[in-house]
Amino acid sequence: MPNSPAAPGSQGTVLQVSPLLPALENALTEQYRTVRLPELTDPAAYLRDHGREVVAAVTSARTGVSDALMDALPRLGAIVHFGVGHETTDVVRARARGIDVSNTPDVLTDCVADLAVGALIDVMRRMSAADRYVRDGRWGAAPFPLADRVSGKRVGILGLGRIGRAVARRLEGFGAGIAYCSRVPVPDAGYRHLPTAQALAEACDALVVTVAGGRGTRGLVSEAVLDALGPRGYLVNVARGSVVDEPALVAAVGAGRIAGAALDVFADEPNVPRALLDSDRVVLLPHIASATRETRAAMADLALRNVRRFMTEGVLLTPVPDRPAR
Ligand code: 8YV
Repeated sequence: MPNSPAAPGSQGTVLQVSPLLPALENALTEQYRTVRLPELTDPAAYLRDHGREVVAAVTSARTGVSDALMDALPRLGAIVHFGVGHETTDVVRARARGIDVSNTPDVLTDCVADLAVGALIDVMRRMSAADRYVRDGRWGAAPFPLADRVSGKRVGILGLGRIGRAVARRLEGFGAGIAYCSRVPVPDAGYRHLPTAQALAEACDALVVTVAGGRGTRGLVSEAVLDALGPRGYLVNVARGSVVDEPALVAAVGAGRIAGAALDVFADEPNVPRALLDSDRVVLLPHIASATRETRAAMADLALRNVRRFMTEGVLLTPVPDRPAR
């Protein structure tokens, strides 16, 4: 049972842990006694003197709540994430302390899947590279090199959660042969299940990574997986940079051991390895899969509804599952 909010009339403080969508920041400030941690000149002093007043923390998927911050908030009862990922917070540790944790599932699924498919088409048809080609005035000198067909290709989905399934559904429209890898086969998925990432990579032309981040999936797309994908194979990552062994990816792209990669996430955002910036074989995006006006507004609304539910009833609306599922 999560820690209850403070008694009515002495509601307790909501701590905003990281920068959030301005509309969400404003709503929190208007509706609750909210303290914005990033704006404090001396956050350590605040936590020492007022940490006991905080009953709920609102944070981004990227920032989470660190163990040290959790320890500084003895009455914390809820951690509300703006985003579906929550690997930046130790959920087991939080729950052991009676702190419940929520995220914003479902509302971002379509936009993340749209972007994954767009990125796949971009890297296979070399659209961004072709755009640079036209802008650089190279069109007149020689025709743009031929690219690879998307329709009818074999696509492997690494992690068949909500987002993976939405990607698969979209690719059915392209006549793709879909296979997937997940911890256990998904009942009624209707696609071929492969037991390992390497087996999946061997069986596909493009590997789309949609699995949750965190310790359990770190480095899952290893050098061996990239080699199994092979020199005609493409990688798309809309999950977390940590899932891919980034140095191995840089080496594989550089040596032409894979055909290309479309990446929305990186190991150390916003830093992108120089070799990737210099490569025409990769599509590089600044972690924008959920970044549409509509989806970010829906994420903000869901995060706010979680805070409201906790502050009024002591429970969260969309608590995270015990095992991560994107
Ligand atoms: C956002 C994300 O970039 O939901 C996630 O896990 O990575 C993205 O939707 C993130 O939530 C912003 O903090």
